[in-house]
Amino acid sequence: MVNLKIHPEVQKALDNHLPIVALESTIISHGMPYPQNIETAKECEAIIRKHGATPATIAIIDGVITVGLTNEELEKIAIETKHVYKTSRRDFPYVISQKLDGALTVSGTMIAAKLANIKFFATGGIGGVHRGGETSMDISADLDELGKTDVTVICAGAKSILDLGKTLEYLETKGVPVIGYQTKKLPAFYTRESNFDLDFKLDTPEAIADFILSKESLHLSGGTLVCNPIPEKYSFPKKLIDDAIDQALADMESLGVKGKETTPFLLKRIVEITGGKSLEANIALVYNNCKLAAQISKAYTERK
Ligand code: PSU
Ligand code: MN
Repeated sequence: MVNLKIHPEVQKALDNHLPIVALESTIISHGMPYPQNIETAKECEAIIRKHGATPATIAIIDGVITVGLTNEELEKIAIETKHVYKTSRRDFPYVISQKLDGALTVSGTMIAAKLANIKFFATGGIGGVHRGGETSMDISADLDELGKTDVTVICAGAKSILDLGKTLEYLETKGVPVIGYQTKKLPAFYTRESNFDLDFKLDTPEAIADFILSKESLHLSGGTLVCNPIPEKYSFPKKLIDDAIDQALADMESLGVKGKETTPFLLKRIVEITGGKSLEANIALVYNNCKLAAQISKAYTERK
C-alpha cells in the first residue's frame, strides 16, 4: 500500500472529478532562489485556482509523498533546500525509507501524480538529452518517464543548455507526442522558438483535451508533452541567452560539475550571468503554463 498524504482540498477535487493540476517541487528547492521560489510557488497555485482547477504541489515530506502542501511544508522545502533531496524515479526508495524531505523533478512528479490519479502537471522546462549526451550519456530521467507514465506535462519546451534535436529524437523513439501550443516550432524556454519543427500544432485547450482523450481511447500508455511558448514580453533576445548559456556551460566544465547537480548548477549560473533577468522570464513562463494547464484540465474534465 503506497503511503500517500493527500491534502483535503485535493481529495475533494478527486472525489468530485474536478480539474486538478499538479506542480513540481524541484523548481522550488533547486530551480529558483529564495524568496522568489516560494512566491512563485504560491502564485502558481493562485493562477490555477483562478482558471478553475485545484492545484496540487507535490513533494516528499519526512518520507511521505505529499500531494498538496500546507504553507509550513512549502516553507520547509523552499528554505532548507540543502536538506531537500532532488528526487527522480531512482531516488524514491532512498528518500522514503530514510524518511527524508524530497523535491520531485518532472519524472518524480509524474510518478506521484499518477499514484494520486492526477492527469495534468504544469512546470517550467523539462530535462532532456544534455549537450554531448552521446558521450556523457547524460539523458534526463524525465524522458523515459514521459515514455511510460500517463500524465500530460505542460512546459515551455526545453532550455538550450540541452541538445534540443536529440531530446526530440529521444521522445519520438519513446512514442511521446510533443504538441506545440499555437506553434510549429519547439519553444526553447527563454525564447519562443528554436530551429526544431514540431509535428503537432494545436491552437486551443479544447483541441489538446480531445487529443489526450483519443490517446486514452487507444490505451496508448505514456505521457504527452505540451509546449507553450514564453509570453512575448518576457522572451529573451536569442544571442543574449545563447551567450549566457555558453558561459554557464563553460563554467560547469571548468568546475567539473556532474550528474544530478548539472541542471541546478546551470539554472543558478544563468540567473547570475543575466543579472536576474532569466529568473523573471522563468517565473513568467511558469505562470503561463499554469494557466494553460488549468484550461486543458478543465476542457478535459468537461468532455469526459
Ligand atoms: N529545467 C528547468 N527548470 C527546472 C528543471 C529543469 O528549466 O527546474 C528541473 C526539473 O525538475 C527537471 C529536472 O525535471 O530539473 C531535470 O533534472 P535532470 O537534468 O538532472 O534530470
Ligand atoms: Mn542528468
